[in-house]
Amino acid sequence: MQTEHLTDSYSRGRPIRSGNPVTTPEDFLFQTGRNTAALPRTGATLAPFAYSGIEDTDGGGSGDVFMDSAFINAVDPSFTPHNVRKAMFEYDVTGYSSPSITSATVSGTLHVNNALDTGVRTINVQLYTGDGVMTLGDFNIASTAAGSFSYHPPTDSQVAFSIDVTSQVKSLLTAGAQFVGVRYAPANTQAPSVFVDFQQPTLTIAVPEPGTIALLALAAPLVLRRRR
Ligand SMILES: [Ca+2]
Ligand SMILES: [Ca+2]
Repeated sequence: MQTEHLTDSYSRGRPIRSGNPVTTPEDFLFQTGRNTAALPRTGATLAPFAYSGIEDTDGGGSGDVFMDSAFINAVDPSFTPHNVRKAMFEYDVTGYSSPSITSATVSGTLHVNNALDTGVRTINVQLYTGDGVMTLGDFNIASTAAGSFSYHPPTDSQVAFSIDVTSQVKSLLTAGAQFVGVRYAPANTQAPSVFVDFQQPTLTIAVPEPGTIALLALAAPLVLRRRR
């Protein structure tokens, strides 16, 4: 499998940094000048094209400000303001189609940012139609649930996760999405966790290798012959 993780070329995988709400001219060129010549794409582990943490400062349910880092937390609803932060990442899936992929997996490691014991922290993973640009609307844009993971600081300082998102990604591709958005939302009251800039979650997409298909086609008649 080809790995596109954290490349800095202008083909794919150059993240728009967390906390930068406006795409720079370079990033805009990158987005409009994406290399779609070598399609359809082979299987790959994708780094996010764009990502950010967004905060709902007043607990009203909508995103208000971009965060310097991709934080996740939720203040107890009895406190005012009922501050909530989510982290979201968008992956460029141009060149993939629903029938062409065999699996899609979101993987990553979430780190504790404030080790206060607020109980088990559960984080929901939600998939949405991305556009390669982080906007405050990504905070509560319509999404599909794709599972969750948990950890319990201060005993745990981090949690690694891997979540099957094959059906969700296939649905997004069928609908014509060019970017897959993955949002991490706090499922309960919890102190802050963070996705660090040098270790962003990835989206791994598998497609049948052309060589494997050819080998299987060749192998089938041989097996039959041997049985005679
Ligand atoms: Ca708000
Ligand atoms: Ca977006």
